[in-house]
Amino acid sequence: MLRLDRGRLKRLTALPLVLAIGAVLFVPGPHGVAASAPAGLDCLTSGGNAFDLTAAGGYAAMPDGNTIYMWSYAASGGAFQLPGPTLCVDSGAKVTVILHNTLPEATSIVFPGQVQVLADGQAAQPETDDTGNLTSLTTTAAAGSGSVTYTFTAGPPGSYLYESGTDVQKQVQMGLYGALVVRPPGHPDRENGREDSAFDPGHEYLYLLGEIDPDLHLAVERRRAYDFSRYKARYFTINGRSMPDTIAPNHADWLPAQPYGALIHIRKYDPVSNPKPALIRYLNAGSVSYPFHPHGSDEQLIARDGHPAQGPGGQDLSFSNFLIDVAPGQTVDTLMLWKDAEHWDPNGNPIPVPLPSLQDQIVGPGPETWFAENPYLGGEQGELPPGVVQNNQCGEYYHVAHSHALEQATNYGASFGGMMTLIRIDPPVGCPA
Ligand SMILES: [Cu+2]
Repeated sequence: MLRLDRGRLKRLTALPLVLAIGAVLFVPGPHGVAASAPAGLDCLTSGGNAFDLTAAGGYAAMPDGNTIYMWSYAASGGAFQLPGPTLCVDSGAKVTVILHNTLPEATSIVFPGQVQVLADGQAAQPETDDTGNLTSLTTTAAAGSGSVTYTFTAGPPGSYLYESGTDVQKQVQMGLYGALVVRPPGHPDRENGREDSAFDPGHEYLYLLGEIDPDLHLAVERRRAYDFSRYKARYFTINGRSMPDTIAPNHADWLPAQPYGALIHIRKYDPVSNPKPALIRYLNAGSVSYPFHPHGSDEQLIARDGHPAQGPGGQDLSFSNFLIDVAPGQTVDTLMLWKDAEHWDPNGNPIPVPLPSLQDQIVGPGPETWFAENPYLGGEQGELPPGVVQNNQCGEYYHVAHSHALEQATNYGASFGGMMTLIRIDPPVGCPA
């Protein structure tokens, strides 16, 4: 009987993608910004934990050149952005979120995982139309210029969504969602109250997953009817971006409405110089499960939906996996240490790594160099194609991370794109943070 160990199976299932995508070398980005610029969690904080959000229409850019009309949130004094600002608060804090509505219909915000939410000082209430049909899960801000003030006490530490509670199927799909990060007081370097949830605060990342059916967005923009029985998502996003925009830095100037990148930086684990893992916060604002799948290293699942993975006595129930399945509405937090889990090389992953032979390197139309048959992209040793003086910044290499439902790893059906990003493995010294 044929038996495959999990690592072997993973290599086999991952192989076509390693060959095709894992092999892109990024020198400067298409607009001259190095791919190594910051992509870590970009928190919006407030001294009084008071946030002002404006629901508004705007446009998101897709990698194939399409532009999609979206609804999302702008922070007070800021521009429209997809997703909404990442709100960061401490557990136990009194949080105020004032929602201003500029949309042509009523909207609202629900805070799944937060309890006893007040709206304008009263218990937040579902709303119904004249015939008794439910129209909103919570108190709304009226169309045009309405506003509503939500208050609540931040619940247990963890990752949470905030999103529209009104005409949810349409409004959340239109982009009315964001992340709420609740931290353990006094421990910004822990995911939750547990000591073993400690991470490197310089390596904290957001994967807010979503999807877009452009037909719905066009119908809303043109105020036409839309038949949800024909719903079909064509774009799959991480933080409102699709590959390759996912690897662009935070606040890339060519993505003015999509400020959050998803390029993970990590350095090889070392018990002395680099003991703490990276933290990745997965949130699913879409309509189906996204089976997320990092190559090269498993991740340790430590929490779901704001609950630590622990038993009733506090015993550690976290586990290591290469599939991080995130269900609709769910959040999953993982820790990642880079430990050569797959043993690609019997001596450990060499950093920097040798280049493949010259015949396996193909110079792209831009400054990029492409090659196949090697998961490692780093290193300056060896022969470069004519005219190429540097393949990467500092001897780093890359693994791909993506949804393993492969139609979600496309841009309007074209592979490879969509819900996909890269994990950048830096050598111990010499790379920017
Ligand atoms: Cu894969």
